[in-house]
Amino acid sequence: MSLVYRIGDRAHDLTRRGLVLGIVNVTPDSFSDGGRFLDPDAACAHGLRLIEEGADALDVGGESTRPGSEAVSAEEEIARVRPVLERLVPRAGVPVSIDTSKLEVARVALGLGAMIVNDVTGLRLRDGTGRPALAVLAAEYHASLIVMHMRGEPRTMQTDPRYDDVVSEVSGHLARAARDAQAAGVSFDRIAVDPGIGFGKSLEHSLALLRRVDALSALGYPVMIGVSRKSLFEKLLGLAVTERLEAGLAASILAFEKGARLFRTHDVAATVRALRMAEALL
Ligand code: HH2
Repeated sequence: MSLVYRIGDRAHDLTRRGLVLGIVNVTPDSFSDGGRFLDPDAACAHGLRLIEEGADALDVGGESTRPGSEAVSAEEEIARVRPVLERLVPRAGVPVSIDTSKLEVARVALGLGAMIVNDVTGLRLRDGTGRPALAVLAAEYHASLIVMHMRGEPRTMQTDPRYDDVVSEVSGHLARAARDAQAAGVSFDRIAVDPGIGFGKSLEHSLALLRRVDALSALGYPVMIGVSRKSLFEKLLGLAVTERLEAGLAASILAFEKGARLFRTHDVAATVRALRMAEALL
């Protein structure tokens, strides 16, 4: 069976190939690179460097969603991402994604040429008629979606998350969200799903989801995995944030073998090398 993810007017064949999204965090408080790219020129230069390293797309975010982080206003988020998108989109030559859960931020980003909306709340925000507002907006712009599963809110999501069966609950939730997005006008081949590693999940929950990526890819949408530098590597292996690259690559490549096709990472060059090797062996 073939698997396609459409971004802009391009259909990416993901049957045997993965895509790497390089992370551009324009935040003072992201857990691994907070404050490094708050200046728009620095953020733009960083994005261009990730493209040189082989990124297939960039994911620009103006709000940290690390456990315990406080939400920021739409105005503040727009003030952070707008100057970066203005510089980056015309020069990137690859699609740019906006990592946001806010309608106003997504609207500004799509207006500036972003082609993907990456919503860590899994389309929680509804419009007046109960439709997922970000999907309605994406349909209007012929944009693509990444629908991620998160239990609760970043501020509190890691306080004792509980599931009866994390794999079936997350996959059921993603299937419903993707169906709602299609009903709102987004075509099925513009939707990717993401289990949200570390978002309202204990270490055991995140490991269970990584072991069962096949159950998520069975939904028929491309599966994204974001493990880059995350705290599960500290909890499991005692690794500091600067020591998590190899463990992250191992997790990403095993996820690829189980069907994951989109990889959101800070470490683009290494991820691209590992992925090209895995593709050759698939
Ligand atoms: N993880 C983070 C942010 N956005 N989006 C998707 N689809 N999947 C993820 O796993 C994901 C995401 C958190 O990572 P990061 O951007 O490095 O940190 P912060 O939220 O502190 O900015």
